[in-house]
Amino acid sequence: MGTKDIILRGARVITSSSDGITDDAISDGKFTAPTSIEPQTATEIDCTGAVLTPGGVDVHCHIEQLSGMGLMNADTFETATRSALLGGTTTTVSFSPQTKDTFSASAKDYAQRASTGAMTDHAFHIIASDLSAPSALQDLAKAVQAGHRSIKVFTTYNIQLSDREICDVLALANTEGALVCVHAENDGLIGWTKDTLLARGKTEPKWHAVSHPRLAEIDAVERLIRFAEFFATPVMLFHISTHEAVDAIRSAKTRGVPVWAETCPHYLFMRADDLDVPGDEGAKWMCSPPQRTEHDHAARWGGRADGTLSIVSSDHAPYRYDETGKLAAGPGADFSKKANGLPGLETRMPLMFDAIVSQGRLDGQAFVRTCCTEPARLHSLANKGDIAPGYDADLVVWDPNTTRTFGPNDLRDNVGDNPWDGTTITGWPTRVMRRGEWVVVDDQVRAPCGSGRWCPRPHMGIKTDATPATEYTQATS
Ligand code: DUC
Ligand code: ZN
Ligand code: ZN
Repeated sequence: MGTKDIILRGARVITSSSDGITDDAISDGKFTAPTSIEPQTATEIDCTGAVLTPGGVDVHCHIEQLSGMGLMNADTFETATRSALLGGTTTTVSFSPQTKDTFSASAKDYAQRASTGAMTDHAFHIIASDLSAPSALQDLAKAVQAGHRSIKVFTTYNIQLSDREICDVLALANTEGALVCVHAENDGLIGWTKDTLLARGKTEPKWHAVSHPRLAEIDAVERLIRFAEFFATPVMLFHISTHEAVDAIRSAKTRGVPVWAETCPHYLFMRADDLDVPGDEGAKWMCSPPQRTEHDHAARWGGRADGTLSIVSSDHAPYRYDETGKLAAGPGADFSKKANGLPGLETRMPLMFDAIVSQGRLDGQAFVRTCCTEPARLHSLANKGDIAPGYDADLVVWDPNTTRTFGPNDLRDNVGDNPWDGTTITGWPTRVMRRGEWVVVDDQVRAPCGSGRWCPRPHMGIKTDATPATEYTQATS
């Protein structure tokens, strides 16, 4: 490892705007034009037959975070980011949850933990879940000014904000320049359906999917779109699962509402039926919102193809299938007492590479834009997510011919099972570079713990020319 110039020759290089056989040059940890470095002094690597893409940017992962039920994730920054690198992801955005400290103090605490553990470059979304303190909004503004340009709010999960509070966050984001990311599901519909299922003895994991009705997502997404429209404030709708929500987002974007949306591999490839296995085991696939149907898969691919869905993140939420995680409330506990979430940091890029590049579901540039460029741009991660002069030299060397079938426990996180067991993919990262250094070679991590850097986000990356509602302008002028 070092900062010596490097030339990678002869690979198929896919960027956000090009796809073809070319050479790539790296100097001082950045991509540069091959003509600008001295071939005599550079290290040359023959990459004929390989595919090169930017390093993955995963902007939705839970690391060292307590769940709504008070359970700590199975992964530390070390184990989570190790598996991320092995799957070709070099930048992560995880969460700084609200604690009794100020927002900035909590973010500092997370930055400190990441500074000793993380091997990926990283940033944090600030979770706002309690605005009751008189200084809460002022504190939140300070955290944004300190370089945390995204705020996460919930409409459910026992940590939801009221509509009125969400308005305060949107107004603040507008003034300070921050992206508001939302877990959008209607809490009342979920609560009523869950209570009714449990009262009738429908307690197995498969009922979890029923307990999060489609209309809960549709309602919350449609309402958040109206809020984004009122304030003309950029909103990112996390983990979209239903085709109706895709349609609502498409029509909002057509009207010029500053709304963007994410989905995840488990909503593209898994179904609600996957939870229908005997006993507790379906808990391994429990997440919120739940997986849906093949019809929803098709709508999401259509949504990705036409830009309605901008990004695919993992929503890595790691819980072991034992008493520390999924079975913390004991074997046979009802679905509402089981932690939600699947591991995904290591599998997101390979699953998407297989679907888009190997199987040709979209063009290669769509893979890069979905998994690298757009996540970075929308989350204000400067110089991340593409291969172009001046960008950080984060890249993945793929062997496009390796075919691999996932096994029951072959991920390098700390979960102990792979929810993609039995899934066969083609294409695997053989080498990964982060800022010009090889951090994965032959499926082995070489990066020291804590070698990932915090990515300050001094400015908001999205520019919107949306105009707010007349009443907003009247009220604020
Ligand atoms: N859903 C989330 O929104 N986050 C963590 C895990 C989950 O299932
Ligand atoms: Zn969520
Ligand atoms: Zn999540």
